[in-house]
Amino acid sequence: MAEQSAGERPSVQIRADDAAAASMISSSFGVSEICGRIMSSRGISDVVRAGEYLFPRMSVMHSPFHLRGMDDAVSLIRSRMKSGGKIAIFSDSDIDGLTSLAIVRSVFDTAGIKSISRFPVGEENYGLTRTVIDEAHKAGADLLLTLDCGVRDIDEICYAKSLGMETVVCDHHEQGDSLPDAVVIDPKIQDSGYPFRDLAGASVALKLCHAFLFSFLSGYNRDYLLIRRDERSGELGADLVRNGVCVESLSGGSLDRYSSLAAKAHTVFYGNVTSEELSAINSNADFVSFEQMIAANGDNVFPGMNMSLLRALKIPDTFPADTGALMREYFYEISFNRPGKIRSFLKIWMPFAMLGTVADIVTLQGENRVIASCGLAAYAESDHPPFSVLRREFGDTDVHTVSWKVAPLLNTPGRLGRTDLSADFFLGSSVEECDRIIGEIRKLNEERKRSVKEYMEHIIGEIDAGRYSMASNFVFVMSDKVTDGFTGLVANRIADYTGKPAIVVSETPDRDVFKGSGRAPDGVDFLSYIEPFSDMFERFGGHSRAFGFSIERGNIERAVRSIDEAMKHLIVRTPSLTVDLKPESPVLLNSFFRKDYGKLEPFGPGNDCPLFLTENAACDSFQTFGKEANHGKFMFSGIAAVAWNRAEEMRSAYDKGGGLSLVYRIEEDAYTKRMRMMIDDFWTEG
Ligand SMILES: [Mn+2]
Repeated sequence: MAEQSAGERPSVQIRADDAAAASMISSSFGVSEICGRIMSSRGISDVVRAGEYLFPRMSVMHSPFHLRGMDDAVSLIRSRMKSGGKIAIFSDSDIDGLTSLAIVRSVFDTAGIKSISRFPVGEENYGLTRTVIDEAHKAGADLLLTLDCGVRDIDEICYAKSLGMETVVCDHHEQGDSLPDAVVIDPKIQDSGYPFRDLAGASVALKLCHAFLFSFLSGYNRDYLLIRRDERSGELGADLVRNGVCVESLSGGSLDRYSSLAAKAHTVFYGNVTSEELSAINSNADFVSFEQMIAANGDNVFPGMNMSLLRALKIPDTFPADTGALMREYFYEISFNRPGKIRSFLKIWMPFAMLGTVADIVTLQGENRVIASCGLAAYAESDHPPFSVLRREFGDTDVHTVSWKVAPLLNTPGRLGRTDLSADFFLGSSVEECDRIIGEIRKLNEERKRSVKEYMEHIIGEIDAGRYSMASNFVFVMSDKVTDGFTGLVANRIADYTGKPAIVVSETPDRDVFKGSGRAPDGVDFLSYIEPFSDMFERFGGHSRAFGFSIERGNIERAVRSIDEAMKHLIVRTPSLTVDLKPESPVLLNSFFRKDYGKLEPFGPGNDCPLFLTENAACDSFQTFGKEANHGKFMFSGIAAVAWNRAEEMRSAYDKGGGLSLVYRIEEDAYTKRMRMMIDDFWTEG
């Protein structure tokens, strides 16, 4: 990438915050104004979403039965449980796929369901294949369950059907033009029924198991009516709820409409309704007041919320919440997540869904925030063998550690054709077993580092010598030295080294279809130059700056020429820094940092760690540190601002003597335990 020119003002954008929303958040939840402003600048501006954001809790997770097909999937699985039939599970080979497998396998084993598991191994292509289906068929399976894959495997699933197997697809990928002949559970398909699209595969698997377990409770397929008065409008409202999904709603209107809804219900729960109204709503259903329900289930359902406010559903005017939503959430929590078996299932398996979520780099907004946050909390406490071992190996339990340390290590075996090691690790049932496996994985990882180093030395030598000249507007490398699993990593390093977009293809002499990856520097939407030629590829998918594909040998040259031509007019957007707030002095962040900063976590895609801009600040002192005095530290009114490997630039900026401007994040200094600033960029004014 281009050399960073020291001291120049970068392009900085400041997110717009909403002052009214910020003060509502601050007064409703007792957080600082700065916390409210950061949340509002990220689009969290109503009280319900703010409450969910500040207190991520399982009770706000959506019912798995929103997913179209869930009922059918549950009854197919239950029928195999009853008949003693065998279920063949096929999962993708990455972390998301293998954590999905671990969740489902454990539930099947516990329920006594016979199953066999499979994932791509060795040199096998991604996705479901006829070989896999034949194996399942020979093993006597009559139900196929695909995890983290399957929604596009239409022909293969059709083949399974021809052998007499039914299929449940449990996936989170986009569908193609049509759907496979199967029960498909996938939040991304058209009319999926699900309120949140971006679940990871492991979370969809978790949903399937949650629904399966719920189907054994007495509340399954029963209708419950929730009636309450809305404090603000003064009107009655009601929801008929089945399996955590609202199937019918009423608001206002005459009492006999409520009677006819109540006639359908097994139980009626009510809050803030007069006794005259209750007696007018005639039904054979049981009637339970909301206060009774709370008394029976304890006070501690919503962490961080004021229970007295919920107790009678008499919401104070200052708290502009929707009573219906709160009542539904409360009901959902105690009926859906509270029952003992489900509670302990979620506690054990949320960390796997968290791993899948973080490793698959899905957004940490909405339900994924709950899964990441509750999953991390459960991971930190879990004595389940794989988690005990991971915690011991990596210490910290945060998103950063999971995405930069845990995920790359556990993805290594798959890249080397040893997916079985990661699968065995996730399925491991004793600490000794997991210990032994992680040791093997570490060894593989050392090998991997060595071979990547060798590839890179070789390839960089070739690039410097002017070989690989097939394309001129990006770097195209086809090499038999790079194996399938490493094309992405190598492309990434080449893009870094050359500052240009790069495509790396693994040349495998005995195959007709080669695999490859593309990577591009910041500001380049590389994928948009490839997409017009998608018909030349067998498969491809990914993001604007990182994608993978497979391509027939015979199409490669034509594809490279076409892409090269299209990239003649490459547009590179200047990367800009998006900051959350511009405090006049970093001192103003101190109390926010102590009190509220942690409430914004976990950070990751869709919920970045907050960035701040302070302009023209007076710097009190400067010093260097580190063995080679290569790191630097400015002091601003007693607060340290640190940058790595930029001591010289910092010195010359300081020596100019004027004000300094900085873009920075904040963190705790491990030694002083005080807030310090980590500099992203800095410059002098004027
Ligand atoms: Mn996935």
